[in-house]
Amino acid sequence: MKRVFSGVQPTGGLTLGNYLGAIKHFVRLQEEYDCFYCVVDLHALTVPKDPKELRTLIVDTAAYMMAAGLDPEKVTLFVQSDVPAHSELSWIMECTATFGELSRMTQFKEKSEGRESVSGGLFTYPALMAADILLYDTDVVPVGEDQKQHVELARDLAIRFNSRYGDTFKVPEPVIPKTGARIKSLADPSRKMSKSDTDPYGAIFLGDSEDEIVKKVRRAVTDSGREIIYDPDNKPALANLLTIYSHCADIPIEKLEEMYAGKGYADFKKGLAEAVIQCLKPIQKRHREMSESGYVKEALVEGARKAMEVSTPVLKRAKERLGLPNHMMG
Ligand code: AQP
Repeated sequence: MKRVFSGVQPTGGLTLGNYLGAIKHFVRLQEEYDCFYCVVDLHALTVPKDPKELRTLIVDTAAYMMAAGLDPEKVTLFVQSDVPAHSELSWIMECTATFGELSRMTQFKEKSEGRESVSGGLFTYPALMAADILLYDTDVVPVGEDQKQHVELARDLAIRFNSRYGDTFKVPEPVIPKTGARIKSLADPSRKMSKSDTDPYGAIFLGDSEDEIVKKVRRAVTDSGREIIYDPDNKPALANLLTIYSHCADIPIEKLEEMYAGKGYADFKKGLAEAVIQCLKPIQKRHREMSESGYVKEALVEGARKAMEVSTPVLKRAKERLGLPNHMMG
């Protein structure tokens, strides 16, 4: 079985974008691949966080991933900071990457723009991400378009390390799901839907109540004209809403256009809100059951154990190649 690695940051409640763009796809992959899915809490430290809130978000992110269909019997689901090899290989990757390479990362440019103070971690974040991926001899990394540049850097670092020190790391491939890859903010379709969006009407969260969903969909921006048609260039807001509807209800966009021909935005938004509510209902129910049972923490302990089993020999191999002693690694 080929191996998959992907991570989700516990930087806020998971959004419909995280679900439709990534987690739904992760669930499909668990049937065909040996999957390692990680709650990347060290990545969340690049911007200061309230420790109490972070602690809750880490477990809650894992709980939603499981509630959305990831089965810990089939996948290795774990928390990054439970496996110290990530931090250790990250330093090695920082020493393999160049300052120029890290400076070219568009996400760093976007996330640091306008901030008074930027942590060193925000700059070296892609080196940690490379370590995450390379530690598991990963074949495939399913990510959104925005993360492709980071996976390409991980490939370059693996190739560079292998050519300097001998064959050590498997060179991974990024895979971007063809559909549903990018869900936009309901308040501004030029931005992606994000956990940390400060606009209270920009994102639908997996934990939103029915009332909140109805309210957010009702307030979602639309384009001029009354027709319900998919035209991302001229009607980007509506195209985003159609994409969400289509993915939540599993109805092709052309069929939705037919269903709403001659009807206005009010009817369309009513249908859309209902589709989102029905899509999230079973996830919310499983999330409640799981959170009450204590099963999530048990699964994370077992996940970390399996992750360590696979990552320790890879880290050991890298340290040996570098001439580091490995005295404590057996
Ligand atoms: N709007 C989106 N549409 C489709 N996919 C998305 N992803 C994120 N937002 C969308 C994908 O979800 C996975 C997990 O994301 P992440 O937590 O690692 O980081 P992110 O991409 O930075 O997600 P957010 O929600 O935008 O978080 P913040 O606000 O903290 O930056 C990834 O595979 C991502 O592509």
